[in-house]
Amino acid sequence: MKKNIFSAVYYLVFIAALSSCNSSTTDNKVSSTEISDRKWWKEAIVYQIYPRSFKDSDGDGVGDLKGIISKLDYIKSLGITAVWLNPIYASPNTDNGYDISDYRNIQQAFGTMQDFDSLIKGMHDRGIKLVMDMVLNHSSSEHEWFKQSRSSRNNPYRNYYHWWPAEKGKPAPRFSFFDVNGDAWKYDSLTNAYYLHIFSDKQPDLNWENPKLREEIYSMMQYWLDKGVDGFRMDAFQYASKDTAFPKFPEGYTKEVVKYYTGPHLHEYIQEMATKVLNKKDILTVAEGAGSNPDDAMKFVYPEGKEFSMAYHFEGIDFGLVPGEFKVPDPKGLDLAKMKTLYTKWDKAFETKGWLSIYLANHDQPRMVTRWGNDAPEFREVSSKMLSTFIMTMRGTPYYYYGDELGMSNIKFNTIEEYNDIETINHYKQAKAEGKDLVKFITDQKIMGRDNGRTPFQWDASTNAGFTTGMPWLKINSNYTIVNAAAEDKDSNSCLNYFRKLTQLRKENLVLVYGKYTLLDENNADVYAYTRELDGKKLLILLNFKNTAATVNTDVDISKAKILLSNYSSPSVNSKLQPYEAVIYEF
Ligand code: ISL
Repeated sequence: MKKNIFSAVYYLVFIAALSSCNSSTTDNKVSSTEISDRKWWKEAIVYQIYPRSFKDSDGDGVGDLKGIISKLDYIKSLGITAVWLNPIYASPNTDNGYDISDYRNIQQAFGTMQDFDSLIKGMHDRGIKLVMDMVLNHSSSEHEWFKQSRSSRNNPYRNYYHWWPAEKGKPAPRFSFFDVNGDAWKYDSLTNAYYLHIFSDKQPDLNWENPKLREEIYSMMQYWLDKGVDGFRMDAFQYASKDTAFPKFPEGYTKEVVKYYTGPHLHEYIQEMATKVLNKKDILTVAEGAGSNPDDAMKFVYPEGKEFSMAYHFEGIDFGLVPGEFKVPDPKGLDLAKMKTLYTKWDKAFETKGWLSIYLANHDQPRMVTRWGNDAPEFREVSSKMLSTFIMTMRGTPYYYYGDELGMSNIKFNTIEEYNDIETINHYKQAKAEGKDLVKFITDQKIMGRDNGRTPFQWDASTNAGFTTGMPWLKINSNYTIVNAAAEDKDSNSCLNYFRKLTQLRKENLVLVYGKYTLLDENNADVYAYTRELDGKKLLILLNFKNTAATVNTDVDISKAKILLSNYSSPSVNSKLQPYEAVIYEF
């Protein structure tokens, strides 16, 4: 019989348990008989740092490694256990570091290799692991390999990239994500040939079919492992292998671009990389965007395949966009029932093997609270905390984006001139050329544009939010006088301190990492309710995704439940949840 889950009396006991929320032990006290395959990277809490925007130490307006070093105690205080750093290698920054011109050097604006060595030491001294971004589908057109490759058809580096001799006619169309015309082939008159670039024309695709290239890459990866890095985030790697005959794809193939761009030898190359480099150390490797459905994603991570540690799928993050359009949010708003079905499908597929990541934001996305919660002043904090609760209580390794711990929200630029991002700028040019409604484009980008998630971190209420003494490379959100780390550190009810409680809770409760996930009240359009269970321990998580009160119904008996954490100081005492309320119960 369905019960009103709030019919029981419960106890607010979490405060004592969480009183030392600034500590960040990596060990937890729970022993388990059910977990057969414990891994540090499954238990990790990953904090993503966009280095351009974290902290500038030298006043040039761009964040840098010394800046990050100066904030390591803050990072440690969050209770996170690993950092994923977006690319810091030498780059002309066509795509903010995703166009690498030298894989073995640090970008000048970010500092030096000595700074890098100090950074990794500083992290390791604090028990924090470092995961580097590996951008291996393409390099920068400024990379020495490409300069050589381009120079003549006979150059030894020619086959490091994909060239199509123009005397054979125009190659079969390939779609480019960033090209203004959506064309991935660029004609180069120097050698009368086209080269392939599935991102911008300054990001030519590397030819993974060439064993020499692969060996160079493996040795470069080994170089970073020898420096002590603890893992790699594999950027767009699902596109690395190509059918070099470049056959014609069917009409409309772009709807399934991942399928058509997944080359025939991809998994062979990943396994080769794993044997030659990755498996020699106990590292975290995460396959960005790999696989557009659970079955395909599993191929990258199932243990027998010996490929990557975990998948980072896009279905969750792309949910709620108008299909076939460039980043247009569904005007009908969030369909929570469908979203729950989606997350539940992925969890089920990875229940007994493989491993997933859980995230709601990253540098390619807007701010979590604007997209998935509500950034209106009355709801920003409470909905941020609710979303953080979701990330930290689902199965899978949480990836938490810098600034979300403060509840940072979208900056919502009014003009294209304020944008820096190649994706927004090129799609704007495309929309203009196609005579599309540019006002609507800017309106949609206020919600979805990538620069919303790239504005500088808000450290305090001083000039430029304490990010830089110079001119910030990207505008700072004017709400920094209220939303900033210094103010939130002092406020026990802040998003920041709530996040610290969540990290501690996750580290103390292996059930949140490994426990079975069960969706409850699945058709409820307002509330996401689920249990996590391990070794007789059971947690119930209730999340109201709406800005109005909502009711939940489940069969769960909570007569002896206690509240571990809630985002309201007086949590609801009946079946009604307050707007954006989040509660974690223990049985
Ligand atoms: O950003 C996206 C949509 O807005 C994705 O399609 C993205 O292009 C894709 O996930 C690959 O992203 C990665 O490689 C890109 C880079 O621009 C992204 O920042 C990076 O995360 C090219 O290197």
